[in-house]
Parts: sequence; structure tokens; C-alpha cells
Amino acid sequence: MKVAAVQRVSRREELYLEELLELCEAAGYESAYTITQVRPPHPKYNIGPGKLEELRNAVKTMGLSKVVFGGDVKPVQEYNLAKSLGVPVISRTQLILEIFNRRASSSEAKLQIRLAELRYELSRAKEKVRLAKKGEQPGFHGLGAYEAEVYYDEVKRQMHTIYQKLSAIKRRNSLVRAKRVEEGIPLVALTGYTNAGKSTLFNLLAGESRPVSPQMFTTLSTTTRLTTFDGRKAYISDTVGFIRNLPPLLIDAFNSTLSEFIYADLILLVVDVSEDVRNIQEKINTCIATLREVGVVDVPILIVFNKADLCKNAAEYKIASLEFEQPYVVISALTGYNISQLCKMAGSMMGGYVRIRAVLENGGDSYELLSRLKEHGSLISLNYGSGGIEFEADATVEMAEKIRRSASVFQVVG
Ligand SMILES: Nc1nc2c(ncn2[C@@H]2O[C@H](COP(=O)(O)OP(=O)(O)OP(=O)(O)O)[C@@H](O)[C@H]2O)c(=O)[nH]1
Ligand SMILES: [Mg+2]
Repeated sequence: MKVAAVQRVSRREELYLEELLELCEAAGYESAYTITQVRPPHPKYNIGPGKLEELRNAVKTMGLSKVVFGGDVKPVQEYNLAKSLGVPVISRTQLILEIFNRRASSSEAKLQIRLAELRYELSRAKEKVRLAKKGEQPGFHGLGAYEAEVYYDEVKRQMHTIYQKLSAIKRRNSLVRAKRVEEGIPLVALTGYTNAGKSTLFNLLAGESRPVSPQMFTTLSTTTRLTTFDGRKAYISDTVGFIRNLPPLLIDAFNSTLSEFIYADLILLVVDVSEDVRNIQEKINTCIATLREVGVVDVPILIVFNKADLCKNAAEYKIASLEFEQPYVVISALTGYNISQLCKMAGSMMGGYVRIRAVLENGGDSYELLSRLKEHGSLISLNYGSGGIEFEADATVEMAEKIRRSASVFQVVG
């Protein structure tokens, strides 16, 4: 479907036209015409009258079927624009919702998106009821003010049902989480701007084949797998990416997915280092701000500069001019470059393990303990001697404590 992409920003605001075009592509649109304008929003049409005329011509002569705005458009402006142009007009929030809708596969993601859509409708319906009452435009969906209010209540009722379904899923997720905590195996969460290469890295580390693509928001729901970092077992999770100005209603709707980050033992913040420095900085800032917004305050973060293969030796040079406080590593998830260094750093930063040396008596209970140790840690050396079973291992804190209670010799070595 051919559309026009319109980006109006006020003075001193960034245009981000490229990102708008990428979003259009991800939604399945062909941006056949683009308009940019730097001016304060026109109260009636958002863009100025001259640009409106230009847009109307383009829609007519090029047979465009929709107009996509890169910012948010007020209901009254949307109404006036659609009336003047003769085609539907959508805002950035709706565009992102459309992309999410195309991608959602899990029932949780579907519910979360439906909730975000309803929230969007609700905020618009409120405004439209107000306008209809003032006689400024017909009510919602061409309904009068009374019907619009009925519709408004119906939206609220649907939202309530979705909340209930989502909280059942949330309870199930928290049970899974509780089980993981009981096991004592750390959780490492992949985060980052959309398209940074999170799923590519996840596939490499977990031996998986989750979908990967150059389009934005390929991943929407969370997958968690067991893997090892530097010989230490850990769960790794891949989930939805961030974007600047992520509509608050999407943050709210995806809250249960995003808040999982709070329970992580380490966050790998994946950043595409092949972009220009300004973009990289902006994306790091967006990601850190979004993490703070969902309540992540004291989880260690390792910045993973990915796609180093695309910028040869320039990566370190670019990184030197960036501002961030976290430790970092430069990798390529595609070629596997420096992955062992990443694993080493992640293994030590995620915590959760202690290196122990211990001696257990020969006997059934000890074998049982050792086999559990293999699940909750890793053996480094093992000797069966006359004095018992002597071994060195990395064990989860819980497992080390179990061993301490049964061991005749027990030492924490690191
Ligand atoms: N050259 C190069 N390309 C990469 C690398 N890592 C990922 N890519 C490419 O970048 C694009 C995005 O990768 P994904 O793994 O889907 O990124 P993501 O962060 O999971 O993206 P979303 O799920 O859409 O948020 C794909 O085309 C990958 O092939 C890398 O190290 N080098
Ligand atoms: Mg992905």
C-alpha cells in the first residue's frame, strides 16, 4: 500500500525521517511520498496550509491510500486532515500499533497490543465525545455524543476483561520466575533498541533459531533458554526492543514483559555500533531511560556494542566519544567476533556463583549431591580418594550451601 510519510517537528527538534520510513516499511507500507516541515503545529491541520495543499496534490496524483504522521496528531487535526485529503490519516502511535499487530504471535503479546489499542481508542474517544458535545465535529465513528459515551463504556469493559486475562498470565510468569529463583540460576536479559541484533545474539548464545530480520520489532514476546557463560549456567531471555518516544500506552500494556528486567541478574544492553555516533548515543540514552522507567535501578548492565564487523576499526574510536558509565564489550553476533570475551564478562558480572573446594564422604548421598551440582553449577576437578570425593566447582549460592552442610572439608576459593 502506497502512503505519504509526513514529519513535522518544531524548531530544534530532530527530524528522524529515516526512522519513520523504516517504521512504515515494517508496517508493510511503501512510502511513495515524503513531506518534512519545521514549524509549530498548525491548530487545524498539524502541518501548515501550504504543505497541506502539496500533500493533497500528491495523494490525488499518486493514488496514495493513507497518510502517516511521524508524530502524534490530535483527534481534531486527524479529522480535519482526513476530510481535506479524502484518505485516512494515522499517527506514529497507531503506526507502531499496526506493526505490533502484524508481529504478535503469542497470546500474551496479542492481549497486550489489544490493550494498548483500546487505551488509544479510549483517549481519543474521550476527546471526540468532548468535541461532539461542543459541536465541533461528529462524534466517534460518526456517532452522536450519547452513543459515543456508550462506546466509551464498552471500551472500558473490554479493557477490564483483558486486564484479568493478562494478570492470569502474569501470575503464571511469576511462578516460573519463583522456580528459577529457587534453582539459584542467574537470569541474563537481552535488551536494546529495536534492530540492534538481540535475537541474533540470543540465537548464537542459546543455539536457537528465533526469527531475525532487518525490519523493526521482529521480536515481541519473551523467550528464555538455558545457556552457559564462561562455564556457568544461566538463563538468557530475548524480548521486545525499545524505540525512542515509545508511546506510554505501549509501555503500560507491555509492563509485565518489560518489568521482567527488574528480576534479571544482569542486563546485556545491545547497541548497533555501526551507526553514527549521535544515533548511538541517542539510542543508549533511550534504552537506559526506558529501563529506569520500568523500574530497573540496581541490575548491573553490560553494554554490548554489536555489528563490529560493519565498522572495521572504527568501533573503539566511536565508543571513545560516547557518554555512558557501564562496562562494555565490542562484538559481532553475526560473525561470532569476541563472543568469548562477552561470555567471560557476563559470567563474572551476573554473580550467583561461588567457586568452592570441598570433600564429601564416599556414599550414595554424596553422589546425589554431585549430580545436583552438575545441574546447578559446573565441576572443575574431581578426585575419588581414600579420604572421600575431593572436588572443585562453580556452584550456585544455594547449592554451595547444601554442599557445605554435608562436606567434611569446605572452602570458598573465589
Ligand atoms: N552485520 C551485522 N549484522 C547483524 C549483526 N547482528 C545482527 N545483525 C542484523 O541486524 C538485523 C537485526 O537483527 P535482529 O537480531 O533481528 O535484531 P533485534 O534486536 O532482535 O531486533 P527486533 O527484534 O526487531 O527488535 C538483522 O538483519 C541481522 O542479520 C552483526 O553482528 N553484524
Ligand atoms: Mg529480535
